[in-house]
Amino acid sequence: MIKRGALIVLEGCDRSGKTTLCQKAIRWLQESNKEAHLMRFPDRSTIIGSLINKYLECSTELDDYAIHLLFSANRWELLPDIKKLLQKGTNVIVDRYSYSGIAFSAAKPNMDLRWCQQSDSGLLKPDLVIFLDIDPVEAQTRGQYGSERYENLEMQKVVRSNYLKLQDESWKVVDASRSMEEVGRDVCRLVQEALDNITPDSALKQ
Ligand code: DGP
Ligand code: NA
Ligand code: NA
Repeated sequence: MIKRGALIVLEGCDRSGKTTLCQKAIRWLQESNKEAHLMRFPDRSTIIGSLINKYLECSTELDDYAIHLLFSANRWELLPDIKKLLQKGTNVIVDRYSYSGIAFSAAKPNMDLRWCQQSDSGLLKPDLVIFLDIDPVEAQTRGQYGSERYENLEMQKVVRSNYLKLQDESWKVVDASRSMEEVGRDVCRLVQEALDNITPDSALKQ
């Protein structure tokens, strides 16, 4: 029986180093001769993703609830791909997942965290969530935020406090204020542990 792949998610506020660390983790897995595939959410390449992209670039306005459901739909539309990869033994590293969906949407004053969780219920549960934790004030010293929606200090502070409410047994909080080398070492070690914890009879988690 072939061992399924591990589903590993990296989460964090904007400028936490997440994207660079996802690439580090993938490279490290591939160099260790492990099958690995990188995905990111939102995936802007689909039709739903193109609407999300317009919203993030502020070239279109959408109701808060409507855009929340589009972000969620973007994860649902790619779920079959993720399942296929995992089932054939490929490890999948994901740059943002449902936790972003909840933490960002619920940072809007009119939106309730519990309500925001509902639309992602039933997606696969990750084997490991690495939360790259950095104080948004410190993150901002790494360079100006871009011009996309949500890239401002007030929003990021609320997003971080929402993230911390979402921690469960699959989470590992990593201090992302350290150098990329140090953080990268921790990330690769956690990824290795997650792979070691998968056995030939590990089922996908819902
Ligand atoms: P990125 O491409 O990783 O920079 O993400 C784009 C932005 O969208 C970032 O500020 C985080 C935010 N985001 C990611 N996923 C979701 C989601 O599901 N819902 C909401 N509201 N925002 C999200
Ligand atoms: Na961003
Ligand atoms: Na809220």
